[in-house]
Amino acid sequence: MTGLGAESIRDEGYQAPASIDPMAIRADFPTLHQEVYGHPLVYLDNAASAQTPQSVIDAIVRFYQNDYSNVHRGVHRLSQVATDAYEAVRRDVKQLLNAADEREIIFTKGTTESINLVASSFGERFIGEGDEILITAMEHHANIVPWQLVCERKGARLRVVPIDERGELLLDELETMITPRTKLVAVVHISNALGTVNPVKRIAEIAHRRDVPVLVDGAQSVPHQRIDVQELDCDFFAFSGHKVYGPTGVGVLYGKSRWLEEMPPYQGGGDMILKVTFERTTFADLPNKFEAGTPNIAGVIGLGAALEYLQAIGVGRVRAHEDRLLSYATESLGAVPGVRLIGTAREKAGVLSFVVSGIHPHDIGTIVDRYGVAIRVGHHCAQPVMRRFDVAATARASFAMYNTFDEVDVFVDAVRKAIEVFS
Ligand code: 7TS
Repeated sequence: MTGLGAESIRDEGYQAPASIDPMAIRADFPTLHQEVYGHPLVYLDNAASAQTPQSVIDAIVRFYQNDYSNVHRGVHRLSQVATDAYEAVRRDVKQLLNAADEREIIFTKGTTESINLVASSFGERFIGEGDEILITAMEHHANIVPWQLVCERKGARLRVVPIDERGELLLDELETMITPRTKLVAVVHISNALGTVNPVKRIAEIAHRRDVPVLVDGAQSVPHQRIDVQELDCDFFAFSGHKVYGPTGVGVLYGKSRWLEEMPPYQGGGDMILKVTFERTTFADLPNKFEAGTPNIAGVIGLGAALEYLQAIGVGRVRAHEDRLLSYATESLGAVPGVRLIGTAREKAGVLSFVVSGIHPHDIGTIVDRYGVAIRVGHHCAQPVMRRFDVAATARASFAMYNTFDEVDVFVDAVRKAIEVFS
């Protein structure tokens, strides 16, 4: 990825065998075809939410127009159709993640709820006074706060593996910080604030040598790389629909059945029971035990369409394209005087965080927006990362399969103009 001059990267174009044609892909995304303040929209906030292709929108509309009904409850035709469609997506997700069993796939609201489910339920069963949970210094708040809540409840301790100046995890530290009291290692796969890709397979090997399970926050990895939970050998894996070109309000928790079977329910209600009396309730088997109440059926169906779309393009080709964009943008933006890149890990994906000396990121974001460029500014729900790099906030561009080199040029030009305005 690195080592190529901006021009040479550009000259190579998109046509290399491993690459994709973003212009063709853009035709599938209706939201991309609009102007913002008289400029074509350049959408570079994909790490927050990626846009949805028409096929996802169609799948959701089709469901509401033709097949709408509740799942798992009716003998009537529509309920069966809805249930079949919902359960088909569970099989799709099993295949996407290469899980051993579809009972290991739980539908949730998103990554945040997936992690809260594990924190609450695994925490209830397996974490006690004096125990430790190990996270890293580059976690999203969704992989910090749920563990703090468990620690508070159980009298356990949260420990944090440090990162270096590049934003790479100190693996040796991780190894020494696992003690006989460690009950779980929870680590982000790809950092949303830095773009660092963590070696989660290696981390799982280290943790498993001490019989410690590993949770992977895959919110940023599923859109950018092939995931094989059996090869990674992680115990839990969480991701969100809206970052993989799907709808909001839906996500996935994968868990090894050996853990999920022993964990108590997260929420009580309909769909998760076998038998209820006022004296005693017995619970349904996996996965229903963890899916209380009417789920986000339309969201799950939309997620299925999104995964189908991503797989048809090929996530490996998407990643190759995004790596080229990232490399080009890194060189281009890095050459702008006053710009400091935050997060320069050797293994990076999708995200370019930066600050400009003397200018607040919010001002950068506001000015580039006037040129139609949507980037994110702030702490990216990773305040400890900001503190680690001694900045209050960063500006962040994040890439998706439909972004182009021309858009990178527009973005870098807009940043230059913002700097001119404030200097
Ligand atoms: N983990 C990571 C690594 C994330 O990037 C995010 C969302 C979450 C967890 C939470 O996901 P949710 O779908 O449950 O909200 N990240 C971002 C972001 O970078 N900008 O907006 C949301």
